[in-house]
Amino acid sequence: MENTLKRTVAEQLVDQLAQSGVKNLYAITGDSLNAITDAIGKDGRIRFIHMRHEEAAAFAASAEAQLTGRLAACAGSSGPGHVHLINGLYDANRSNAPVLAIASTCASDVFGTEYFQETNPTLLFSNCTVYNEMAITPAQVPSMIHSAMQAALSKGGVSVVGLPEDVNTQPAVADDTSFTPAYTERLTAPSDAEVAAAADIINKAKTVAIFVGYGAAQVPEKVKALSEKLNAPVITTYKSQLEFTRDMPNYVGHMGFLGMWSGEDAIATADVVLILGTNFPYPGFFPAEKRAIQVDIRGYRLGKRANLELGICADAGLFIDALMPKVEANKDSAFLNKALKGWAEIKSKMQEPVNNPGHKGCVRPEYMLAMLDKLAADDCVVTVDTGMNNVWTSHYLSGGKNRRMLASFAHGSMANALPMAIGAAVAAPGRQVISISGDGGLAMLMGELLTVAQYKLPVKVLVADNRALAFVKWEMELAGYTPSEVNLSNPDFAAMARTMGFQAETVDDPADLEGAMKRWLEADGPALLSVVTDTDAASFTFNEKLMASAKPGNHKSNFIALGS
Ligand SMILES: Cc1ncc(C[n+]2csc(CCOP(=O)(O)OP(=O)(O)O)c2C)c(N)n1
Ligand SMILES: [Mg+2]
Repeated sequence: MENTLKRTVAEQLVDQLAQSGVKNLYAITGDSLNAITDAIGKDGRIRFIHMRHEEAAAFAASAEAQLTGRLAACAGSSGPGHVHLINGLYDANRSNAPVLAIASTCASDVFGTEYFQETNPTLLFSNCTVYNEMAITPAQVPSMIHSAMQAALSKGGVSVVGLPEDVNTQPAVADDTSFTPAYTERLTAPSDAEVAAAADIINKAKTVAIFVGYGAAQVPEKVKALSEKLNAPVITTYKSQLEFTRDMPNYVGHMGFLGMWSGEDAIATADVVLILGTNFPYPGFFPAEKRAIQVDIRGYRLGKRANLELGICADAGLFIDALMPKVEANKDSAFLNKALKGWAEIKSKMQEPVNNPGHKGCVRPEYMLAMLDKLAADDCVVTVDTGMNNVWTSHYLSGGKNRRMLASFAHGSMANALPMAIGAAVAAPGRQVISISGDGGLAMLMGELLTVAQYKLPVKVLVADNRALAFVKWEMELAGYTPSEVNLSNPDFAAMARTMGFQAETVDDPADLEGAMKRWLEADGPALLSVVTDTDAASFTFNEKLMASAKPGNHKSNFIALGS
């Protein structure tokens, strides 16, 4: 076929991505990717964000996609370059983030010869993608890239396209660049019969609890109205906590290992639980015999976590719209009031470590998070590392007017916070972006501090320097092991960050925290605040069963004991 445009596949690809709304490509260039890097520079519409590790590139693209709801892109060069993407892509895929990843590879004529840096991307990425193909000829590329983008957007996940070096650099053979994805709102309505069946179950039940996840986070006001009509307590997941705690009088806590017994109890004792938009993965917290109605836009998730009486594949908002006129108002508020009483008790217990902020050399992390909650902007983006910071944010971070929290909710990877903050800062300039990093998590992808500094991104990094893999320390204790290999020997993170161009401070006295945190948040550019926190803080046992099995030893005073 004639190349009417006289351009390479790489140049055509960049044109197609730009026309499809891709704004940034997070990547590290090299070898087979160089043609694409060169084309991006010449084209000028896409910003190449040069990361220090491809795993971080995938986390950053994922954060951009999750914040904007639009397609985001990352890339890795041959072999190790794209192999490094994989952990971030797993996280993106499990977060339903629409991400396109370009895995450039060695030339196709050496495939299968153990060539230098040879990998098979289709095999490599098979378990973390919704679309995963390898281009072999230039003619395929535009339609393949289109299919990849559309799959990422429509299925909600990662698409990987393998692009061999020789394909990238050949002349493009198709001159049609209209292969751009359609952004459709996936709003599936429930049928009348399904709504009638749900209303019938709810109207016959004495008590109903509503368990909501991120799939319903766009319509908190509808959840609120339904919960008020039914006098039903609302229980959330950690992921959807900020969106649902802003204005939800019937909120009684969130579920799971980091959750509160008030929510768990409400679910355990309700006649019927209405599950809206969550793929909450811990069946142990959800009684198997519970009568449940589940509504999820992703039909394949129905019944995955609970034995359903009724499963409906629909958008949560449309479902509530249709259900509201069909359900009778519940006049009895005793069940709701009991749950609200439990939640009020927990909230007052949660204030204890905040009112007792620790001492020099040992700042209580609860106090640190409560302070951050007080000082952070009402519309900030907070990214959270996996570990104890999940515990503190789940208990002390509130929704503000429009705050957003990103974490490795479903994949549970360490080191996600800093690269996600990079993606958030690139995607949402002007919005305050805060990375809540563990000392272990920060060290794991520490090179990304250099990315922040190089692009002068105004990311605010908060390091909880507890000198340990503290979450794992507790995991080992709770399982009856003597914790080992969990201690960390740390540098002064602030001194280190200053050499990179950050405004940075270390705080080891709770009395200094407020002033230091204000200076940190008000800094113009990159800023890091390292807080020397209590290694043994562990008030994550808001769950009675975990409390009972805990062997806290001399850390007992760190546990917040709660009655039932
Ligand atoms: C990539 C990866 N490696 C290991 C783990 C297991 N893990 C979960 S939390 C954690 C400790 C995190 O330590 P740190 O970042 O210092 O946070 P802390 O719990 O101390 O607040 C580890 C090792 C993981 N989740 N992800
Ligand atoms: Mg730590």
